[in-house]
Amino acid sequence: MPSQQRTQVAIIGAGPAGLILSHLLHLEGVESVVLELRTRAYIEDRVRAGVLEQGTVELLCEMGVGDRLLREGLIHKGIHFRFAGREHHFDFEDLCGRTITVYAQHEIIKDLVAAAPAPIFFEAQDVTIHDVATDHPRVRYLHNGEEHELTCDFIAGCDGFHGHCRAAIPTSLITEYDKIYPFSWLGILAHAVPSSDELIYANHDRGFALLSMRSPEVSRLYIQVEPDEDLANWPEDRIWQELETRLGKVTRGPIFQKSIAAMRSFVAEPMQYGRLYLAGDAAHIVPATGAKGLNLAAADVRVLARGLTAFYKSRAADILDRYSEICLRRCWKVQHFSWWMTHMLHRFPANSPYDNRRQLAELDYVTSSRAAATALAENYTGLPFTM
Ligand code: FAS
Ligand code: PHB
Repeated sequence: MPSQQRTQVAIIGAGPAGLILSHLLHLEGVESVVLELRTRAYIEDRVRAGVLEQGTVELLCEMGVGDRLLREGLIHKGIHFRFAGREHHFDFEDLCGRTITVYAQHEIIKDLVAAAPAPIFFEAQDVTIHDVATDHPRVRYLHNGEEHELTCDFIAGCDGFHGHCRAAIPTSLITEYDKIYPFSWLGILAHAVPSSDELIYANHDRGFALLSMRSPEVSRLYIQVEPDEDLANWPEDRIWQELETRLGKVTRGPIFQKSIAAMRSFVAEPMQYGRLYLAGDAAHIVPATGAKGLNLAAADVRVLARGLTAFYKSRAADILDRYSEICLRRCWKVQHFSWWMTHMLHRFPANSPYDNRRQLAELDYVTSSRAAATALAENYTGLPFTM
């Protein structure tokens, strides 16, 4: 017989979505339990995103977990585009009065886990969810070899793209929109002083490249590679040569992490079914070109926390009823922006010489028209949070 537990909101997954949700609920007096498949060390070391919208920074500060972010995060007032051998600057502060902050996703995870107000069960195995179409959903899982059953009022599926929660929505009721790009990103972390004070996005004949960073001593760099590229084909020297070719001068240093990430756009509709609510990568994926993944996850759980709080405070269900509609409105705008950035900055194998010339004209327009640059700045720094 599994040991019985009870909570108000069962949260599956301790990524940015799950941990931010648990914290926001606690601030409103709503109980939750977080179940995470991996160990604490694993999620605190997992290298992922690095750019925060101004709204995400403000949210983390309002939640009281922004001290280290404000101390160690790098505030950037713009980004650079590089194409046809020349660089162009987007001055976000001038264009839309907002900034971005460079602070690694796994540092945010460390801050959130350290400040976690609700229990997090790491290494929760075989998590299964039940009765989500009733008012008393249940979650079963194994922990330290023991079977547990958690009864709750709501389940938040924050278990990422490869998680199981999305599969709990009957296939007859869910629509999945999917687009896979014909390239991947080879990403590195290096003990190398970043050779630019702000990010550089490069469109080059040989493909896309991105210069980003994690600190004044650590560079984060990406190059566009074949979709099924093998890391073994990329010794350090070849990586640096390719980066220098596409980005111009970059400071070299010892590479201490390298990985390949696929590029995909994905949306599942609806994002809710009964008492199950999906948030973050469990419901949608964007190509990293727009630096939106983590920020969109934070926006989803902001809506969900408001809906759940209203339910517990006054049994008001209107926000929960419209959760999917509210989140998908923002999600599709972010999907468009991420698709647009990806199309503007990568070399598509199927592109004709005409397509490549047209692409350069689009880059010329967006970097020379104040109207177009403002649209990019507004999207990149983060669209206002609306309900
Ligand atoms: P997450 O995937 O972060 O978290 C889901 C959590 O659920 C994980 O901890 C997982 O272990 C857990 N889980 C899964 N199945 C479970 C189960 N059955 N039971 C319990 N727990 C379970 N975005 C950018 O903006 N810039 C980037 O450079 C960038 N790089 C990325 C690189 C990679 C390889 C990936 C996958 C994503 C990257 N992203 C990037 C996007 C990324 O930031 C995501 O959008 C963000 O992590 C989404 O957060 P969550 O929705 O919380 O999902
Ligand atoms: C990163 O710093 O990891 C990063 C920055 C911008 C992107 C994607 C990733 O568009």
